[in-house]
Amino acid sequence: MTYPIDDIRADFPILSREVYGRPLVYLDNAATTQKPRAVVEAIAQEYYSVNANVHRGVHFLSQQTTTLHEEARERVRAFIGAQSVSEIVFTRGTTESLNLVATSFGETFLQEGDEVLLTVMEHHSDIVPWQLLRERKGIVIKVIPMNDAGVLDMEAYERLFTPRTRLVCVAHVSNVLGTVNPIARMAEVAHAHGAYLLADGAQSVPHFKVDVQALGCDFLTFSGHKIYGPTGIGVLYGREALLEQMQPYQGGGEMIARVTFEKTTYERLPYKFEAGTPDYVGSHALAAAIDYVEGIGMDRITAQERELTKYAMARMADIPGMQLYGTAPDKDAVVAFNVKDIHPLDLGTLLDRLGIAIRTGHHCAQPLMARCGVEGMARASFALYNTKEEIDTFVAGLERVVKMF
Ligand code: C6P
Repeated sequence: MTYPIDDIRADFPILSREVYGRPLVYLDNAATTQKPRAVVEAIAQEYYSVNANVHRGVHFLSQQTTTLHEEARERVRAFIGAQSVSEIVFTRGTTESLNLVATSFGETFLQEGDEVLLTVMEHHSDIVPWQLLRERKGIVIKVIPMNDAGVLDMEAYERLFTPRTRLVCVAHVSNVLGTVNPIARMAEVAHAHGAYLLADGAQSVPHFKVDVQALGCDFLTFSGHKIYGPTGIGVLYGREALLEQMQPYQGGGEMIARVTFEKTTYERLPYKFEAGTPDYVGSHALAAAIDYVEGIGMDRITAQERELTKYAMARMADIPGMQLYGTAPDKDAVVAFNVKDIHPLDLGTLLDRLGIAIRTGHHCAQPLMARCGVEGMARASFALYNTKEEIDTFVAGLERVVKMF
């Protein structure tokens, strides 16, 4: 069956708008994706006709929103292959999910001198929470290196383990290099050393089928807004046995069983980690986004995006002075680059005037920029609605910009 690209694009009204009088070419999908009608309508419908706080009211509307919220949790569980809805915690996004693990796992399982392994390609949101924990508890952070293609050095990885290693945190897909890291193999190694593994799925879950049991990871994080869902909702998957032992992250309503001034007992999972009114509209719309991608088929989305990535890299490589970053054999829908010594900000600004949206800068990965010997890069990133014609427009725009320098 051919990929129904015209129908898909028609589902995203924003794609037919113009910027500076030119058709929009949106290639900043790793930062956030555009939203299909089904997601926007799910949000509108809930506010128009169902809205009430969840888990609190006996009244009809509250019960209806609660049902939608809990159905969304089940939808997420099935989507990532978790064993139980107790393992699905709704958060504000990947960043909050990572902070939750650093705080709650850190509080419960880590002592001074315990070691956490991070990769050199981590996003700041998987670095800084661990540094905050280092300041509080004196943990040790060690960094897994990579080669110049952007592939992790697996021998160095194994050598970093000591009896104090407790946790490995790794981006499933790098938001800069597009490298797909070998989570299943890394989890096996971690487990053989008595450590746990967290996979940051912010850039994997939107692009290919992710099954937490097949991966064998202990935690997985992702953001709704990168998978065509709304901003402000995200997910933490955690193995039930671990979540069960972990301290709550925040205190407040919803996360308690009973409160007295002397002592508070906590709700069962996953509510123990969900203090306060949750984003129940966001969860419902996230479920609509999952329905949307599954309606197309994750495997078809992956094939389309991989094809676009290969095509873009091949075309970009022909531009004189082009430096592409991230050439791992297993690479997802991200192409980071610099051309000659043009500042990435200039590239991005001039392309923007041609209607082409890309991201420039350090991509919240300054240690990776340092490893690559640059201050910043430009980055094009693809989604299920992008086309080869858009890549042609992008490459033509790049050629035009490069000639100006
Ligand atoms: N990367 C990018 O343009 P939030 O902001 O919480 O939804 O996601 C944070 C995050 C964590 N891990 C990875 C691998 C990510 O790519 C991101 C977000 C965006 O690359 C915004 S900086």
